[in-house]
Amino acid sequence: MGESHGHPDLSKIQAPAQHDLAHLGTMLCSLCILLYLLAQESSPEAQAEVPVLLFPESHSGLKRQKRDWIIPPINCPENDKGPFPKSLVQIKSNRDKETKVYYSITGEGADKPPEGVFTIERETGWMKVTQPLDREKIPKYTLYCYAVTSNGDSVEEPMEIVITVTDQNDNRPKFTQQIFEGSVVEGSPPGTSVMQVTATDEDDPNTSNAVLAYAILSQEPKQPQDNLFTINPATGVISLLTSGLDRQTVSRYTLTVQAADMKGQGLRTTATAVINVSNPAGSMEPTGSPLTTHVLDTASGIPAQGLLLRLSRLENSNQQWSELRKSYTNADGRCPGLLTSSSQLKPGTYKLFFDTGSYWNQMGQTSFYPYVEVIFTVTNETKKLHVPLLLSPFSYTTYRGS
Ligand SMILES: [Ca+2]
Ligand SMILES: [Ca+2]
Ligand SMILES: [Ca+2]
Repeated sequence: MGESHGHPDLSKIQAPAQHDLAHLGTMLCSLCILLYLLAQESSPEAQAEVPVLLFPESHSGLKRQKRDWIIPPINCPENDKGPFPKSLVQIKSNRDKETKVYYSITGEGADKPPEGVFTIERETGWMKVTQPLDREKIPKYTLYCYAVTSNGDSVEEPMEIVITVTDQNDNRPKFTQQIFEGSVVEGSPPGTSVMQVTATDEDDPNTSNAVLAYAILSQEPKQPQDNLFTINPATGVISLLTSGLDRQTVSRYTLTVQAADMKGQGLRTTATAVINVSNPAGSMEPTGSPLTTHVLDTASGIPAQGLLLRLSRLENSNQQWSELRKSYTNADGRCPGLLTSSSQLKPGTYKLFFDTGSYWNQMGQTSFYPYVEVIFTVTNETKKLHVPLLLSPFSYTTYRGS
């Protein structure tokens, strides 16, 4: 406004250009609406935007009928910060012109537990909420309003009103299990469904506060590649994205899965999905490898998972190592099916190579030993052999077990 200092700058209105006339009309209309709203606000009954709820007209002399009108529910958001008590609606009887009218309410939330959540001012009919509400505990209240004279005579039929508690996103999704387990047959084609994870959300299912979207956050081990699996964001069904599963290489995957409300944009939570890679139907499950190993991380006291190992045999002919198997330890620190039959464990000199350096690297630590090689002898008498490795960044131990 500059120098006119609060007074409207009339110069533009006094000499309107043709194309400004339409704009002026719009301005005048807006002014009328504004005046109307001001008049509404300054009327004695109406405070702020709180609505007035009139008892419906009852025509004396007519037979009382079941009412066919519906009073719209009154919305009250949960977790309101107040200040309390907070006005919700003013209940009013038009009979108040003839006689002094007193108002009261009954129902659960008024005179029945939880008592006193809603109150009404006896003389003015102002209905108030006295505390924050929790939609997940009570999503709606049904109250009855009464209007009586000082003698206690009803001046109106009781009016039913419903207070709907509207939802806030105050509940994080929860997975129904912390660990889900599924399995997939090795060599399955892309698109094969593996398993389903499920989460729930206590918020209002009719709002996006409880609409969940699922995602895979990580896959371990990332062998033979990352992103082997995909998840349907809506259903939580995990399926195979690519081919190339080989249980000799990796027999078990661990996925971190996430569920987030607001269709993936809101509160989030995670769980673990373990996927076992199984043998094709009809093939013989090995009765147990004649050679087993077990890698234990003695620094943390847990099995070392995802550690690469290679089994080799020294060939008599050329004194060269020939690799028999490459595998990764599973969540138990074991490599099931390292060898598939006892005929594979013929007498000779064997070597188990443990890629300890990469393991510690992936654990965020450095190791004194970049790798560990355990060389051992298999004789005619050897039926079953267990070669464990107890591992820390600074030491390792192995022994002959069975
Ligand atoms: Ca709540
Ligand atoms: Ca939620
Ligand atoms: Ca809620």
